[in-house]
Amino acid sequence: MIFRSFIVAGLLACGFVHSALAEVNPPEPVYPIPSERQLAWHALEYYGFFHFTINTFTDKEWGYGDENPEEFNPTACDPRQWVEIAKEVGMKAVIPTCKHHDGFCLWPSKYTEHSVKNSPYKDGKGDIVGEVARACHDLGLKFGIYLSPWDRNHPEYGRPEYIDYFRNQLRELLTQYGEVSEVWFDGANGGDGYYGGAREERRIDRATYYDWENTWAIVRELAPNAVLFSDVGPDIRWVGNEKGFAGDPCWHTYTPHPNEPGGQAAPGASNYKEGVNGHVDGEYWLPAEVDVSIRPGWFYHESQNDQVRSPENLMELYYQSVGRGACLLLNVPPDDRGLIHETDIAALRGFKTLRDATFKMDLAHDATAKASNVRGDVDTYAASNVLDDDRSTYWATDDGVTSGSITVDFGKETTFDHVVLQEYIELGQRILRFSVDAYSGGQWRTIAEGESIGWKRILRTDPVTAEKVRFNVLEAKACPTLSSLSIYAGPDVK
Ligand code: FUL
Repeated sequence: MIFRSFIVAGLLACGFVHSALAEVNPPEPVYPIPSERQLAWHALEYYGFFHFTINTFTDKEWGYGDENPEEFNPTACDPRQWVEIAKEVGMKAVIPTCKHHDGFCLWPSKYTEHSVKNSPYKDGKGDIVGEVARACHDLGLKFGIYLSPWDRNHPEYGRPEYIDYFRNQLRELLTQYGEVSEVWFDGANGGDGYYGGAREERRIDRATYYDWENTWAIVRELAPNAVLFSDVGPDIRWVGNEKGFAGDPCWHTYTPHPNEPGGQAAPGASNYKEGVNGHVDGEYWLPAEVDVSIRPGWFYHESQNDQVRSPENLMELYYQSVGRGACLLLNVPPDDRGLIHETDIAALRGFKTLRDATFKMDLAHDATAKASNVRGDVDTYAASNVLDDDRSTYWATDDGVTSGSITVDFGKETTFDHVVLQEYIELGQRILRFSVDAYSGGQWRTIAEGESIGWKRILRTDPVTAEKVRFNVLEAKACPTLSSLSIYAGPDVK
């Protein structure tokens, strides 16, 4: 192989082979790199959470576990409506809370009586999880599951028997409802609860109790394409806050650390605040998911109907999550009728209108692009690859060239206020520092700077009118890649 490259290089130098025809190896990956399932997850960008359980009817956030299933009584429940709305507003997946901390199951699990089967809903014949899953599969959305590890209803919680129960439920959910794309394990676990009538405090060792390695293995076996979420991954990490923002920078790479010296990092026992930025030299590919609610609470409360986030606020969350390379998991809790509330629908639609208005037309699409260096001087890695609609083509430089630039020429003065960048992350997150310049009136000036790019970086600028834009890689771990550069004029730019 080395010998062949040597000959090709020699022929190139002598001008015997036209550069565009020569075969040049792609850059070596910079590890860690994403798995196939992680790559599919990155592409989702925006998806929905549905918090729904007896809490919806008792006006609580955390049920104690002693609730009567009779209280679960939605009068007009329509899980298909939830999924239809999600699809309409651009979400690519949804995750219902199949069982929250109170232990009530939205599906008729054969391992407990504490479920929909003993509720008035469809006279005990209902299965909310099944209805959501079916709607997802019909409408082409991915379907994920939230299964709370903590169970304040179960008599054996805190003892080994509960782990069998928990795993049996996981198996039910992974085998009865078709393809599952994400499994969400909450870090909140252990504490006081009903526990079959004991009404006591039960502390667990969060690092060992759930034997996570073997619990995760069930997901790998039954849903090999599903990503596993928790404070520590293993596929995607909690961003470390529930306020709706990733850090700047936000690295896809991360090393989960324990929350106390000498401890073991585990869901609910990690130094989760590090998740907001990640680690530039993190050991694992563990990108951030930003989970946040459209309302102050995770569950529906009538008293919060006037506190639903506005479209503008949701747009801010989008910039602070998707715009920093994370995915946005937006909770929209169905109300006590079992429907997404009108106010929430209006906010979601307004948010979609704002996104569409902003990212309607890529002003760089018909521009030309030139790079300071092109790998092997071949078209395969040319700068023009960043302007096409194909994310699998990318610009790359020669080995050892860890800085460089791409100049995009509009051919005329163009006004914009957004620049969107994407690395070719299949080869790792390589760029460490970059800037963007604009050329007008015969001069270049810097309009944006940053560190992390990864799957996606959305840069907002003041309105700029320029003939050319230059993207500069200032520092990279190895020769950089860029698969996409697009430029937009948001609604504020006339
Ligand atoms: C937290 C839970 O305690 C909240 O109730 C909610 O489910 C949120 C998404 O995760 O840890």
